[in-house]
Amino acid sequence: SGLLKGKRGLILGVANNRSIAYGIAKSARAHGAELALTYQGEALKKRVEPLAAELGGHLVGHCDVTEPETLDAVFAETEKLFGTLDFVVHCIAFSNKDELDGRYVDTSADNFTKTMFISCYSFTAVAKRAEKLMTNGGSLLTLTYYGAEKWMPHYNVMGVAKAALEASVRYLAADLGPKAIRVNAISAGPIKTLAASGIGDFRYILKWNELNSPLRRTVTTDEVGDTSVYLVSDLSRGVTGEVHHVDAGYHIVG
Ligand code: 0WD
Repeated sequence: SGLLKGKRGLILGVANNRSIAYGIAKSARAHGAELALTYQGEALKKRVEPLAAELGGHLVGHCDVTEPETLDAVFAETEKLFGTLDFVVHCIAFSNKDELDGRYVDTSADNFTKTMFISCYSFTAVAKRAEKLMTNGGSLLTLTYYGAEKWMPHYNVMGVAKAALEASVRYLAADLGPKAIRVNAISAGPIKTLAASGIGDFRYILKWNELNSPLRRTVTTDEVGDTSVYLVSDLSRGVTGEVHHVDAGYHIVG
C-alpha cells in the first residue's frame, strides 16, 4: 500500500536482520516510506549497510546516544537529506548483562544510571532534535516491554527504565501535541534478538508466552513492523500518548 508514500522517517537501533528496528524498517518501506538509518559503531555498520541498501534507505551515520555529538550529527545529516522529517522510530536499550539476572535490589548505581540514560533519556534527546525537523507535525515511536508494568523475572533495572520511558511518552505527547507531533510506544512481546539474548532465562519467557498468551504464540518483528506502520501513518492521526501492546494479548493474562 502507499500508506507511508511521501513520508520520510529516521529509524534508530538496527543492529542486524533480527532487530525489531529492521522489522519496522521493512514494513515502513513496504508501505512506501523513505528511510534514514543509523548504526552503532563500525562493527555494526557492516551489518546495517546491506540492510539499508536492500530497503533503498540512507545511512546517516554512527549513533551512540551516550555521545550526544553523534546524535547531533545524525540529525544534521538527516536534515541535509530530507529537509523535514515525518517520523522517528527509537529502538534502543542497554543494560549490563550481569544485572539482567538475579535480583533488582542488587543493581549498581553505575548501571542504573547507564540503563536509564540509554534506554529512557535517549528517547527524550531524540524527541528534542526531531521536533525541529517536524515542521509539518510528525510521529515519534519507541519500544517498550511489559516488564515496565509488572514484575518480570530478570528484567530488573530495565523494567524500571521502561516504566520511566512509558511515562516520558506521556510527557512528550503533552509537550509536542500542540505542534501536531504524536508520541507513542509499542509494547512488544518477547522476541529472540541480540538485546534479548542478554536477559536471563529468555527461552523460558518465550515458552511461557507461547503457552499463556491468548493467541497461544509469540510475535514476530514483522508484526511489530506492521503495527508501527499504523502508528507512524495518518491512520493513527488521533492517537498520542499511547502504549500499544503487540504481544499476542499476553498483557491481559499475565
Ligand atoms: O523481546 C524483545 N526483543 C523486546 C525488545 C521486547 C520488547 C521491547 N524490546 C525493545 C528493546 O528494549 C529495545 O528498546 O525493542 C528495542 C529494540 O531491541 P531489539 O530489537 O530486541 O534488540 P537489538 O537488535 O539488539 O537492538 C537494540 C540496539 C542495540 O543493539 P546491541 O544488541 O548491539 O546493544 O540498540 C542499540 C544497538 O544498536 N543501542 C544503542 N544505540 C545507540 N547508542 C546504544 C547506544 N548507546 N546501546 C544500544
